[in-house]
Amino acid sequence: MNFKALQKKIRQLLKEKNAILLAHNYQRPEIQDVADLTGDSLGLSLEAAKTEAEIIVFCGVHFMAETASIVCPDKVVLLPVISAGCPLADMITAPALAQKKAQYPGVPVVSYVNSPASVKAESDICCTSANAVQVVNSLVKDDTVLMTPDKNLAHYAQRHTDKEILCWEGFCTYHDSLAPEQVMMVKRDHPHALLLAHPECRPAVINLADEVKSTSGMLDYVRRSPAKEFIIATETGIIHTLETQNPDKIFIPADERMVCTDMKKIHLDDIVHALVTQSPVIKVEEDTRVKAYRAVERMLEVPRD
Ligand code: CIZ
Repeated sequence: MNFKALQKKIRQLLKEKNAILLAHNYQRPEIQDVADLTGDSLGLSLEAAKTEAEIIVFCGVHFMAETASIVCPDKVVLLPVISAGCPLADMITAPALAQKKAQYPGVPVVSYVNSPASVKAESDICCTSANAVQVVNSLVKDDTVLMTPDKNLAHYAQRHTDKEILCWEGFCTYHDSLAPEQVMMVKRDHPHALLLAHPECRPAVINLADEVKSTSGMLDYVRRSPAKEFIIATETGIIHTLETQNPDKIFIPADERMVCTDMKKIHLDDIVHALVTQSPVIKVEEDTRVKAYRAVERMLEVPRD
């Protein structure tokens, strides 16, 4: 079947099963185009919670489907390809975090949403790439915090706080491999373009950026900006959404090799299969879910700038 036929079949099945299709900003264009909602991992789960849908098909990676299960415990959450994981999230485990906490008693743990549910459950508060600085600064009684698992996000937050940030040594393989020399080359070729970088990029890349934004932050910034040309330093999947929403603007990937293979594991026929078989199901065990939800909820209470 071609894309159009598969998309039609997916829409029919979604209706029949009272299901909603969520696609992360890094998913394949044909998946973003058929989805009910596109966005970042937490935003998608929060929006899905507001709907009447009984089933969530989450086109993203494992921790994102877990987040949907944490936020929407009464819905069935499907991840169409079970092996779609996140190397960054896999760089931390709950037992390893427990060991680290024992070394720093009383130091609060801020965990990026890109982490397993079991790690969120061991954390005091979660953060996203959009609110990491606000979350760290909201811990007014603490001079030191431990941020997991992304060291680059922690380094970025460190620029905007007086607190001491201890960081976990994790990183996103795609963002971390973006070299400043590559970015400078693209900037030379596009001297009028603004560089938007994701905070998972290395500090040397962040130093070159005009703006540092999460995926939802980039989409919002570009929509409001009078600028016409942008260099995008994040996974290239977001360029589809940027181009769809801003047909009069030009987007240049900072590096065409920033393609997350896990994010690209899901194809349209996997979604059909997931809806027909109602599998694979991602369900966070209740005790872990309640603790992880507390960390997410605490983050949602932090006022936005
Ligand atoms: O949390 C997300 O969705 C990710 C992976 C990045 C972002 O900036 O939205």
